[in-house]
Amino acid sequence: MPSSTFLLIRELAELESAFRAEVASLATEQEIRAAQARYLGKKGRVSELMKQMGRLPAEERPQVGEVANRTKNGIEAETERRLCELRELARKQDLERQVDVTLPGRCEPVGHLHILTKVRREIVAIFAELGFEVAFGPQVETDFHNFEALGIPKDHPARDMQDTFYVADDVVLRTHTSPVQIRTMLSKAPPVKIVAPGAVYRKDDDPTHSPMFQQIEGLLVDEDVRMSDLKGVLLHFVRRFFGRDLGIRFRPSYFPFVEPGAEVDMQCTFCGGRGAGCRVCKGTGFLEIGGAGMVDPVVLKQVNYDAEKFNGFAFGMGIERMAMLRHGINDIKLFYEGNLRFLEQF
Ligand code: 2NL
Repeated sequence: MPSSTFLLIRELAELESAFRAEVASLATEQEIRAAQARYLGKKGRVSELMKQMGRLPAEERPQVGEVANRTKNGIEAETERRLCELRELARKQDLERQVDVTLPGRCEPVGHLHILTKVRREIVAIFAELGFEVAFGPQVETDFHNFEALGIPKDHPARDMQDTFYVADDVVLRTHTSPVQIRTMLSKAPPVKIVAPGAVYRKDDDPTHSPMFQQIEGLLVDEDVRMSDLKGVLLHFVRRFFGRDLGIRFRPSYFPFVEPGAEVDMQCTFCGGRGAGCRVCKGTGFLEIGGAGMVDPVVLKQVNYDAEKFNGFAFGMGIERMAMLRHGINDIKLFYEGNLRFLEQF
């Protein structure tokens, strides 16, 4: 065997040993694969050595080629063996890791309903207990359902009062949930006993007004309905919602769709109705919670009800206002800003 052939074979053997030594000190798959590439890659050490084959006598080449193949196989096998060894080591370390089963579990943060959703559901539940059904309707309404049917014609001053968002000539964002009651009466004969909760829209924007807010309105139409029925329902509601023996009072007021109409006040939750020196009710002992009244016969005629036979009461209140009174919140914007430090309190 010429010495050049012998030298080449020895160098191949030495490369394989060098690879084994190198790989033994590497501890990640990435490093090991990189090392393999440095030996077996296109410009790797084994390939570089093979380029010298051309200088050997032709009859010696097959023998060197065979050694080169064995070297390559050896390096590949060593790569896999070392990777397997590392995987096994990681598995053992995993099993040996001490677990303290007495530690408390890790808690995942859990969300909850928005305070306005909770308050709205609570209010709806109180009226549901009294036998009111829950009705819903569109937020984009026709002029007829939002205004005309309620006895508010085009030139009526109440239109300015409500600061309406117009979508088109005869299409508005509903300014109250009354159109839901109109739709219900148009689709069903009396008696009617419903509440209509939901979002309403008005061009208002200050600490106590938001351009979008939520309202709940109630409507009861039957024979011989009295204003005392209305007062009894609202008194029950206030006592149930605030969980206290608070009183209510009606102050004469005007809403275009009721006659007579009243502002509804409840005794101040802060001073319990004493008034004197109270900042919350400004010394009056009462807080306004909404409006109410006996349904104007004009409205009943608009929905083809027999206004001689049937009459009814209706009321409306703001969900945000109820939530603010219940939780002592003074800025309506807090409900919509998405500040978790505020929202997580409830
Ligand atoms: C308020 C005042 C009120 C009504 C709403 C009503 C609905 C129909 C017929 C008659 Cl379909 N009335 N709703 C009546 C009086 C007052 O709401 O201050 N809301 C926040």
